[in-house]
Amino acid sequence: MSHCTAQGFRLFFASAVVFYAFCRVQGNACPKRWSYLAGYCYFFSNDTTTWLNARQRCKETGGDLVKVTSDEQNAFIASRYSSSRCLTEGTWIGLRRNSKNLSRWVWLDDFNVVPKYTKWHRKEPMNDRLDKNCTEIHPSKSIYWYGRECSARGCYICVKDANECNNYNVCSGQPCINVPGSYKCSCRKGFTATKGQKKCEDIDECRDRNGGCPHWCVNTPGNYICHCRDGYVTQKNGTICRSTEFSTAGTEMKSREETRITSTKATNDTKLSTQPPPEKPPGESVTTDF
Ligand SMILES: [Ca+2]
Repeated sequence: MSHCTAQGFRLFFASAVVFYAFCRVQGNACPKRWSYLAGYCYFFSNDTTTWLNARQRCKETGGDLVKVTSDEQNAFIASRYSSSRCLTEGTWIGLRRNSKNLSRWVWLDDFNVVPKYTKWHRKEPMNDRLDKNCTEIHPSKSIYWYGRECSARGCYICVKDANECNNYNVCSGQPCINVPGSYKCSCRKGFTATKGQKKCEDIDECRDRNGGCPHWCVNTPGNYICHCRDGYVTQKNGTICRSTEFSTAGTEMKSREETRITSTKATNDTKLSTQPPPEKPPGESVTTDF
């Protein structure tokens, strides 16, 4: 295999892995036939019904008719109908005339909130047409919105929160908390959450005063291990390293040494922890990631 062929194969393989991982992550956050965008799942119907029935069907899935709050979202939902039979149908969104103030429009039941974002066609909404109290998009016409009789039949778009915690390894194996439009990682002891609480990263305890180890500190995922150099006995999980010469000596000598270590422990530990170990502990590799 030539160098270029091998490089090309590796590139293709890496791309396939990234693509597979992306699809797997995105796919698990939403049910089948739903599409993911920015923390939410979207369902684009192929059937038609009235605005009220459409909303009821959305609620039965745990969602509601879509609230459109940005150009990005509006373009997303319009583009999804490019190959659908609903391209030539009106498609319901969650905006309707406020029954308490007929010159106002509201998203679903937010009667006291004036919509900050709308994308009306330049002739819409026709507030003299009080028979047109619901809102549709019509992708084959434009990306703009139109008022329509609520009793007409249209396709519809449902939205509900994406459960990112269904994704594979989303918090690196740590507890995941699903929240509307997002998720948070609840990191176990020995791990810390990255910015936005979107991942858990191992804490390298060895970076802080050598983890309190007199000799070697070996970082592990979620923990660390103290090791003593050859010629020393590990005590108290490696927080004390005692010379084996004294541990095998007579009772009188051993007793003196333990007393000496105890009485001078702070001095010895400080002195040893500031010195790099002469060699790495046998059979161990220093881990900084997982
Ligand atoms: Ca969520």
